[in-house]
Amino acid sequence: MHIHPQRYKEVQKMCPPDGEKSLKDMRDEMRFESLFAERAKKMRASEIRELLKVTQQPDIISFAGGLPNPESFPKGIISEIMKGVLDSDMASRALQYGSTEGLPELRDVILKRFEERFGYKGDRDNIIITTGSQQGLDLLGRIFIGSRSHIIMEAPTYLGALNAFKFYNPSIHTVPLDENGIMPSLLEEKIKTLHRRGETPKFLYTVPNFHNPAGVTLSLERRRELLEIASEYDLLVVEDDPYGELRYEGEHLPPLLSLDKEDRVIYLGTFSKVLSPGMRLAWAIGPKEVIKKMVLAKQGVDLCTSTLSQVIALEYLSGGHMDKHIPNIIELYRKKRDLMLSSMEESFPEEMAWTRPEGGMFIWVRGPEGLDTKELFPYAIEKKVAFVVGEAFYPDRSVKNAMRLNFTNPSDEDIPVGIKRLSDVLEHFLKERDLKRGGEEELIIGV
Ligand code: PMP
Ligand code: G9A
Repeated sequence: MHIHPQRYKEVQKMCPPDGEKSLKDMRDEMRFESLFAERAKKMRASEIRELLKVTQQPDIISFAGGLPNPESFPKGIISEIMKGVLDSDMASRALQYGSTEGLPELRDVILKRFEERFGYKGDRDNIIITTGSQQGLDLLGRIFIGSRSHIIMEAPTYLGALNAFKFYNPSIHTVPLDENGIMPSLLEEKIKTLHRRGETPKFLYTVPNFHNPAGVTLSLERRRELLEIASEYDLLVVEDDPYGELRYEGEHLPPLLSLDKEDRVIYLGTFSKVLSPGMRLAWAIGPKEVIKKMVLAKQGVDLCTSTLSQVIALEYLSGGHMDKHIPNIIELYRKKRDLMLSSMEESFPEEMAWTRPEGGMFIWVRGPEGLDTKELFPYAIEKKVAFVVGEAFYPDRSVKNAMRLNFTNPSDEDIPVGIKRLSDVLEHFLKERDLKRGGEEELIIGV
């Protein structure tokens, strides 16, 4: 497989995160370097956010960004609601500042939906509306993480959480996943090791449903086990659940929040994947003391979440539109998942293995030892197909032979074409480097 060296350089520049810098970039960087705070100096661009720039080129088929499909946006209803709101006496409220906690009525309908679906009982002081769950993650970092703090995350984990938490400079410890989610025995071992060193983790961060990036779901049995361990070691759990509603087969599982009897779970939910990420609207439910602190932290960040978005979401939810529309999204995405899985089955080299998600937006792919997907990436871009390099999802970047594929954003037509392109690139790459799978024991997920 060959790309002309000059062309390779050009393509590599498009590859996040460490494309070559121009002299001007470096000069500009030095100009402000002495002024930036230490924590700002350590900030790195998110590989996914950087990739979005590359993959917006129209001829590239992107399986990279975790974007919803625009077809899933209920444009007509939003337009009607918006017009109705602006023509009514709600208009002044929708265009005014709101409380930092969020619109009380919106908090009520979210809680009511949670109670109906999972039996969770909480009141308005248990919930805060945030500007995306991404803000929820940052607020948790602000209130819990100091520079000598320890936190536990999954390996692999959501890149946006990793970046949000890293800003506060914690020591990050990881626990691997398998096809049933985080492995409880290894979690317990990790906590014990930390305790022996006199260290107490601030929290465990987990994505139990249709994991980003791994696509796996924490089984019911493990949910219970995890909470038993959390109880035994007095551990807080951050449950990040943007994909829970997007289940394409099987039964919905109760969130940790509703199984917990000890007020030790902080649940993050979002409208991004079931309504629109552009509205930047999400929520956190948890112990009152934690929510109170999140409110204080948020006051210094953005005062309040967009009231316009909140009023629209309130009308959308209370008018029953959400429950009516989610099945349409599920149907749209189930087909895309199946298309991607069957295309992979058809053409991916036999050395590759991958997860089969029951919902959500991602498939996790693992190749043989020796495959470095970061090296592969420029070749894929040359063939006009993109993915996210797996090492980005590990705090220590230790796993080199994995990649994440998104199946919700590409069109039905592009999925088989993009998968065939990726298969060809992989086929050539593996053959050229004489890479073979070691055996059945190789992990698809985990470390
Ligand atoms: N958590 C996870 C696991 C995610 O995948 C995402 C978005 N891809 C977010 C949080 C952030 O979502 P938002 O800020 O749009 O609510
Ligand atoms: O950064 C974004 O646009 C959200 C997507 C997250 C992801 O791809 O995991």
